[in-house]
Amino acid sequence: MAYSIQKLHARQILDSRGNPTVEVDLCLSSGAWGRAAVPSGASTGAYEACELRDQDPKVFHGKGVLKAVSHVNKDIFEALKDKTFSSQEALDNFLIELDGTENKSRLGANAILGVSIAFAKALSVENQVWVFQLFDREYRLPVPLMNILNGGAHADNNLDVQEFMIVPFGFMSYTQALRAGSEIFHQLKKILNKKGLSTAVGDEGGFAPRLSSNKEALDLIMESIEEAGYRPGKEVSIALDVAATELYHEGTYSWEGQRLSSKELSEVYSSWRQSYPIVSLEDGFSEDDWAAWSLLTQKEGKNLQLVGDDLFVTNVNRLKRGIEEKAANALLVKVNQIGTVTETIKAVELAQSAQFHTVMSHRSGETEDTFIADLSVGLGSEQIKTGSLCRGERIAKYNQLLRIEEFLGEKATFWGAEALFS
Ligand code: 2PG
Ligand code: MG
Repeated sequence: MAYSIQKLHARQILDSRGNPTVEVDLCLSSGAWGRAAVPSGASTGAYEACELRDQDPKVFHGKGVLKAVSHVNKDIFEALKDKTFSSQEALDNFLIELDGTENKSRLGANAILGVSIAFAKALSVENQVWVFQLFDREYRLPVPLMNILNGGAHADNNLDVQEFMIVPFGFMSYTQALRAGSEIFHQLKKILNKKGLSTAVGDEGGFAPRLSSNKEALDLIMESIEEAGYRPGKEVSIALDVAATELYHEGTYSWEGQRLSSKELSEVYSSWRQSYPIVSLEDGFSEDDWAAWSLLTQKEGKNLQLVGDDLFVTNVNRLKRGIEEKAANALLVKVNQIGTVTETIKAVELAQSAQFHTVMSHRSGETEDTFIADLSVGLGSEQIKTGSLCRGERIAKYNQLLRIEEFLGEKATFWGAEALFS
């Protein structure tokens, strides 16, 4: 098949934090069309592809994306309008070449990604399949990592750890896992209320109370799992995203008012593992602290998932190094860290070939776009993290997974425990 793009139109819309982002409509010559909206992070890694912002402090506090919008509407459309593309990869390679920089800083990764995802969606319409069916894999529903307590750069409380997530894995279906997540989330709300703690939520919909320590957050989560009637460690475990790059400064980590070395921080993690059913630790160290990553993976990696987010930035080059140095055993996958669908697929495939788990991920700044839900099923990611059990932009992804499970019917299987312990 050869596809040509007849219309391409980008606009500036707002994301879930009320900041501008890029939305792209793309129409193939057949009339099939797709729409994509681009997410945006707060705790971004230094090695991510470039998110192009207008930098005019008088407009949207410098965060406008009209340059990226115009790159889609003018530069990209002009360059591709008389061409045909045989596949997603052909289009993405064309966009990468057109940009010509290492990190997509000329056209903007936000401009390029909008076109790339909109093309994927148009292909699904053209071929009359769901987006996840564009990929020829065994389809399984991922285990959700649900961020029910927020700290770090996503909330203005005092918690160092950015995300305290529950992992409902011990269920027969995604639908049951989602129900457990929702019940635990509401149980936590009751507990916080009873203790006179705030139930206001952070950027990803998790509660953001002021607590005395990171450990107190873990205790609250354990209490809510149990009181909701679930068995911690058997049905529902805990995952953390420390987002430690944010805590790192000149060789040490700021932690509960002190400065800890990598070794001391590593000891904190190991001691938590004794008392809590923590199955996954993301960005436990900074994006440059490779040695600490490798040491912890050696020590705990058999029973603990160590997920590289800022460390790998969905980039095959950084992931290759991670595989060689055994710096982690799982990849966090964020489409906008790398900027095209094809490069995202390559990163996932490389991870899978090295027996790394993959966790499909949203950004803290999201939209109602549900592409990543389909992508997680399509690419065979064992897990997805897409926020808490409230806020429409998070729930949109969870609901899309419900639809996919319903559509697959009898054939639907849930990754369950295998997602973590295989
Ligand atoms: C992360 C993400 C998503 P952000 O660190 O994993 O939860 O946050 O989008 O702010 O980088
Ligand atoms: Mg992270």
